[in-house]
Amino acid sequence: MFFSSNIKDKNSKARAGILQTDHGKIETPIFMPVGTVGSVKSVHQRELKEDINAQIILGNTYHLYLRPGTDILYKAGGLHKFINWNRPVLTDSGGYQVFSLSQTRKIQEEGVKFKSHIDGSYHFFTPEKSMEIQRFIGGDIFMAFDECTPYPCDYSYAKNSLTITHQWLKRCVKWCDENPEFYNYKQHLFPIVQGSTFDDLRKFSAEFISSVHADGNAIGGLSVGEPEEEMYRITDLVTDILPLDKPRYLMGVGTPWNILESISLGIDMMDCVMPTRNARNGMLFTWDGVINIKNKKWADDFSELDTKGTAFVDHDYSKAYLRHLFSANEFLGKQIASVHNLAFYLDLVKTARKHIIEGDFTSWKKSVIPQLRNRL
Ligand code: PRF
Repeated sequence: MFFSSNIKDKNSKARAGILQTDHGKIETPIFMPVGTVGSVKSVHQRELKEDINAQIILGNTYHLYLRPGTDILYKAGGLHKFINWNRPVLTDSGGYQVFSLSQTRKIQEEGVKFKSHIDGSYHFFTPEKSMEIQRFIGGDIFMAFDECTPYPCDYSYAKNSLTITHQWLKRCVKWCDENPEFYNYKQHLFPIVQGSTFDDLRKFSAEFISSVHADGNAIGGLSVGEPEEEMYRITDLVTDILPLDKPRYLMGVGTPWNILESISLGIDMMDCVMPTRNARNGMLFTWDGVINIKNKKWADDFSELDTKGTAFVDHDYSKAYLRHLFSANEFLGKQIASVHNLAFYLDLVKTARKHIIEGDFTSWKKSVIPQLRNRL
């Protein structure tokens, strides 16, 4: 079985489960580090495994198609082999990145025309093309081609966009049925619920997506600038509809407290650039709150980077040293901060899982969130 989840929290929709892929199992709820171009920025694959214990990482269709391209990926035998990562990989479909990165883009029913952010060349993505590229990349889980609506978004735009996203999904499913995997392991297609912040569109989308009976389902179009309460409200509404026996993936979320709230709303998988991107700007997430390591107050603080941290960097280096590395603009500063933040995110979801199993997730979450939000 691809997903099993038989441990449920009594006071929320949180659950603990296991995802079984051909590249190994994933314990859920899980956070997935983002490795856009086949690299989790500033972090070695060996660190990802041994220090961070990442169970699955993300790759992006848009980036990997532009560079190195599907020819090279196919010759390498797929992304796992190319980057020497033998654990699971999930690929995003390209739609979202086209919308956020391309210099110009034009959405038609057929697909999306866009201009590369690398060399300005023009390309056209269709649902079929996105599926084909994702077959070449060879992620264990791959995403349907969708449009992520911006926030705010007017009702008629959101409705029209949703119709296109649903039509694209049908084309993705058809293409995959007609074109089996290129490599000798299974790839699982996840469709994506859209519908902006409109309850009726979200309900309609969640019902449509459920009727596809995919191996797992995703929620997109959130964490795009809407208030946190809106994000939770829509997530709650959608997880009430999506089938309980399939994993639910909330795309692009979020802060440590967003992660815990999402888990309590029945989410099993999350990804976000925040731990790595913010690390590169000197922001560290810890159990005691958020640290801006560039702050002068850390200049002579020789205590361990994070006494509660699980990564070796937390105990090998001091706050003062990391602050110095950031002041001197040394690469090592970004590396240490990235390993720390990712290890923290993985520890956060592992601890959440433990509390779900022990039966006190909701009270634990309530007590820990104010600490996580602290500014140190
Ligand atoms: N769609 C896809 N990828 C995504 C999103 C989406 O809506 C989001 C939204 N937060 C992040 N990544 N395909």
